[in-house]
Amino acid sequence: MEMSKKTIDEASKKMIEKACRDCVETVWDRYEKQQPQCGFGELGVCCRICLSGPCRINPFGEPSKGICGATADTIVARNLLRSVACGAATHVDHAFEAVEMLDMAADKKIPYDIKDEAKLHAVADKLGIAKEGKDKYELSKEVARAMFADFAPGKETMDYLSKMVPQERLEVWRKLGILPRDPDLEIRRVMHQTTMGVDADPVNLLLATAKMGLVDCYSGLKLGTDVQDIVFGTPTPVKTEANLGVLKKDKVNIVVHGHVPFLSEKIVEWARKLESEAIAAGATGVQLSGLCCTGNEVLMRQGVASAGNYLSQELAIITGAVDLMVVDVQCIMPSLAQVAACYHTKLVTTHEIGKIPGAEHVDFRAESADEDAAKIVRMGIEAYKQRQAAKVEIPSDKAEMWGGFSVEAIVGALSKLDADNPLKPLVDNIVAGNVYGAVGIVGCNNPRFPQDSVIVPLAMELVKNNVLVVVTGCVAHALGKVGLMSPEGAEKYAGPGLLAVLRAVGEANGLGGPLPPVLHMGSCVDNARIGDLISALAAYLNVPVPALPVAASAPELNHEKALSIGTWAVDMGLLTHIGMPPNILGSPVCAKVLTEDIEGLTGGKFYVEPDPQIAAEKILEHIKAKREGLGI
Ligand code: MSK
Repeated sequence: MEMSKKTIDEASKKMIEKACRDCVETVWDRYEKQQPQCGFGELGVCCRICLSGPCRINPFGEPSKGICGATADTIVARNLLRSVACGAATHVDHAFEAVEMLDMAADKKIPYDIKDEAKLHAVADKLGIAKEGKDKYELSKEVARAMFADFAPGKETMDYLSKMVPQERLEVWRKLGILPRDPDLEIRRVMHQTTMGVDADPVNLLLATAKMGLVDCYSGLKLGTDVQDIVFGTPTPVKTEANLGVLKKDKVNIVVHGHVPFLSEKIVEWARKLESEAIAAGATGVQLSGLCCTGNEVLMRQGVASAGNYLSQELAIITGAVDLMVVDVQCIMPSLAQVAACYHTKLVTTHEIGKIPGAEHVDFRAESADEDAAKIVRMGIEAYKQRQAAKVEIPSDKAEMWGGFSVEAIVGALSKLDADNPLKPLVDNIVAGNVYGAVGIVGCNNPRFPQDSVIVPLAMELVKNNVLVVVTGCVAHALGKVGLMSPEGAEKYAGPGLLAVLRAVGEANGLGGPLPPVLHMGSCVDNARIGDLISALAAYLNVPVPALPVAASAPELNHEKALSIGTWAVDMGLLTHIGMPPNILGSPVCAKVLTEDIEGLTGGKFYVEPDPQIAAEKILEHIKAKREGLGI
């Protein structure tokens, strides 16, 4: 496989070459060994749901049905629904753990405080919980109880949905019959609905998929983000760096990877506290960096540097400079143990549902968070002593990157232009055409695409055309690495209208330069922040969400979570670009409903396009049409 098919990132290229020299297998080697991939699986027409199977449908003839009689449409729709439910389950489980943490923090049973009272009050207000006379612990307890109640049966839908979304969306979803009752019931129901001999109607299955998008956001993304803000603080703008060049030759390098910030926040704290032990071991200190979304969480709140995105996880270890990588859940390649075994790197798993043969497991518990985090940092310091200098090669590539753009931070920055009406300057500039529209670019890397090769040109093209880009997940790392998330990136890449606005906001906030043209809004769960931002814009303009000149994109989607997030974006009424189709092309009905018909129901639809230039043109056309619809 040629290098140009693996990545566009220079640091990654250097480490892929080093992997070759060090005889270390990477994700691209395994991808190549899988070729050609199964055509039935690609089309989604393989069914393994009952033991008569596996059955597969021939899209060009016979067999046209499974042994039970299920058609390609049924099989594809069932498979898709299971994938989206799985994506939703990850976020719901993450959020549920976060609520448990909040509950224990309220009882002062764990070494975490309630850092953000303003956010706590904002959430309490939304949930209709009286604040008067309650300290932050009492109020947190009540808020946690209200959150737990969403997991119990008995309501038409979850409070975290009905009290948080624009009324217009609520009505659309109610009419479609896709309001979820409670997340656990709905996920259980999907498993029942998709088992052999229950639902054979592809349209009914697709409506259940749309419902899962709502479960994903309102029992997962939004719940998780809000609780994490309450406990750890709502992010504010922070400057850091991105790419493998953030690793330091003379320091103990500890990399956090996964999705949940409860462990990684403690690792940050203990890495700082144990600097002297690192120095005693011969290093000049501890260098922390992050991968994927745990990386984003500590970048957003603590300014921890980004080592890279999904496809860089093995490459970080291949530098030979990572002394310890500590992981929690999601997006962690099992191969990390094999790669770590080729170097001195200690790989540590920490979650009871996320163990990897060959890794050392530390059973991280909230109650013993300080002891566990200190132990892990000390394991890194010990591993540093075993580092093999001859194997160390850190690419020099890195770029300045800004993070921390929560909705509160964006509104705060805009309030320096208009304290009474902070959204007005943004909306005025959208109306004037200086800001042509806004696009949320989110999601993963996927070895089917050269790393970052769709993400970067798409974002560049949009920014050049005065579109404000907001990002989360692995897209953030990709765009940070090329300098699109720095003030300099605004001067270099932003169209003139957008640049003028970014300069005005930057100067009003005393930054001495423009805001970055791409705003980092956080991790995958923080896609809820993008939902909050567009809901606020729709409310300000008093229009439905689908009327806004905005779009969503997951150019290099990989995980089932990207499918559940994308489904929610379509539920919200957004044009949702994806760089490749999920495994649905074996069903003409599913493909048509998801890319055409659903627009008549929610206002949103999926749009599939691997070419970033063509995708940018289509998104710009879409924004133009929405602007015309608003008469601007
Ligand atoms: S980490 S889900 S590869 S964005 Fe959230 Fe990156 Fe996708 Fe994982």
